[in-house]
Amino acid sequence: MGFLQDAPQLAHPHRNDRLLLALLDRVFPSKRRAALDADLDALGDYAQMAWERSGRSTRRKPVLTQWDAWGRRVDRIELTTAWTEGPHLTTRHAVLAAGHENHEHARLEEFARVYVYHIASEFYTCPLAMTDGAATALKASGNPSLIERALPHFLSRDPNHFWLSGQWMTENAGGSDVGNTETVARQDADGQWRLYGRKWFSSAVVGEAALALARPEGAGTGTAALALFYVETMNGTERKPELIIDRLKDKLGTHELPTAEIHLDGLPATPVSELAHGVRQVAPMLNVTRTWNAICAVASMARAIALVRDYASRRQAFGRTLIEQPLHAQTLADMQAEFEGAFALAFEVAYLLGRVEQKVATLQETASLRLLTPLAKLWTGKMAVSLCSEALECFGGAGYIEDTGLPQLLRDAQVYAIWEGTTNVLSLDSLRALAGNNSFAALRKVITGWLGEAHNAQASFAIHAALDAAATHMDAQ
Ligand code: MFK
Ligand code: FAD
Repeated sequence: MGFLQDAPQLAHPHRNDRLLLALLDRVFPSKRRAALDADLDALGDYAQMAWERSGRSTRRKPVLTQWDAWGRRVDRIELTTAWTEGPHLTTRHAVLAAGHENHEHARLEEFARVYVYHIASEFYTCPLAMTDGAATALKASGNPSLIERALPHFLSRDPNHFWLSGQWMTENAGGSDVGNTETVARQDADGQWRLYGRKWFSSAVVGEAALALARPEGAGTGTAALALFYVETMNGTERKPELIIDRLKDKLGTHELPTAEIHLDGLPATPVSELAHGVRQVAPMLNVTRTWNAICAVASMARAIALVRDYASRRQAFGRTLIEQPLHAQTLADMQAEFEGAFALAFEVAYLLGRVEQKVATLQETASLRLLTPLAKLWTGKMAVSLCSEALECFGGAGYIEDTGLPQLLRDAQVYAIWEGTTNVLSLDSLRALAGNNSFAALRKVITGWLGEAHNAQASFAIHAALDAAATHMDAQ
């Protein structure tokens, strides 16, 4: 046997992540660190185990069985291993619960966990994000009975008590433009609301609950006439018969995530608030899931760079390791610079979200959060795709070979730019934020504050010039 190349090894995603450790050291008082570090260590251990396991496992996709042997409709979904482990792992390490504690760093504590866990989760983080978003939207609604009913499940630290929530918005006629929603809500003679219609993408179909947009029968057309409903999907251990899973999507990536097309045939539902302005009511959920998207996009970049860096010290070409080849080292440095910018932006949003929710934020921070959330989502989504593509090239031909586990990074990254609002739709949302609440002035103050600490005069000058140009442009609007 001739030369055999060693596979890339994954460094511990918590203990070896310089950026994460620097952030935690900067922000957290030491008395908060012990519990957080223990959870991050455990999630990092899990991530290393999962990377090693992925080289041996071939099972990548969930399987839907619609009928049992005797012709009964069962719509049973068998999940991949990481998905079956998800509820125990994430409740034990309080991934969601940490984000809803009452202190201003709660969201940072949550998103540090998400960042370390995401890739190993096989996109179990997708329904976790939606569950977090549902909890946030229900809190914002102030609906006491739904809060009392659902939040103890969504934020549970007990896997037997834990529920996942979906986010049922997209339909055939309305993904970006949800104002085209065709699902109808009708009230029974006994006052029970029921939903009838088809939801075209449902990524948490194995969940126990969902927030769904629907048009109350007789309401007008357009977005403002939509209402937001809370639904539960299970009767004990059986899925409710009014929820029919038509099929699982065959996707470019996120293969382990069961994304389904579903029919609602009279599924019982409860209005979250008034029977209109459902998009306004679901907006807190959107802003939370967009933050998850940014953090998870950054986690994909971190994983790609960690593997590339390790490989560069193992692989030899032209008489030395790749990392000793100046041009390869430059490529890695460029990737690292982009990643560090993306990391800073995504975690700034998490930090601001925590401060706003705990009511300790300044007006300027509140306005910045509204603007930075769509910007962070759209920018990190695009960047994850280009960085993962570059990472594959850093492995040469091996980056193109499925059972190295590397191509999956690129396939999965493509989703960040599409779901939770495409890049252009979020660009328009950023403009809405700019127009709405003076957030450009607020952001300018934040950026000017950062520049005060910067040492690169040339970069600082360029950014000031860009801010001036943007301000002139906005004044002219
Ligand atoms: C692993 C990573 C984790 C990530 C998990 C992701 C799982 C995937 C799940 C999904 O993809 S779920 C589906 C996500 N769908 C979208 O994100 C829809 C994209 N389309 C938009 O974002 C549109 O801008 C939107 C539908 C929200 C609005 O379009 P419209 O129909 O033109 O409505 P309009 O009038 O602009 O907004 C209605 C109200 O919502 C307004 O308030 P008012 O009623 O008071 O006037 C808006 O100000 C408010 N609003 C909209 N976006 C907001 C918002 N408020 C706060 N924040 C926002 N982002
Ligand atoms: P369209 O809205 O038809 O967009 C097509 C193109 O038009 C895009 O490039 C878009 O940027 C552009 N465009 C649209 N409007 C404008 C405009 N005003 N100006 C400029 N360009 C515009 N949805 C859920 O509700 N729940 C889920 O659980 C869920 N899971 C998903 C899982 C996966 C894997 C994927 C891929 C999607 C999922 N989605 C889910 C759906 C997702 O949110 C939508 O696909 C997305 O919002 C885009 O909607 P659309 O597919 O209808 O595209």
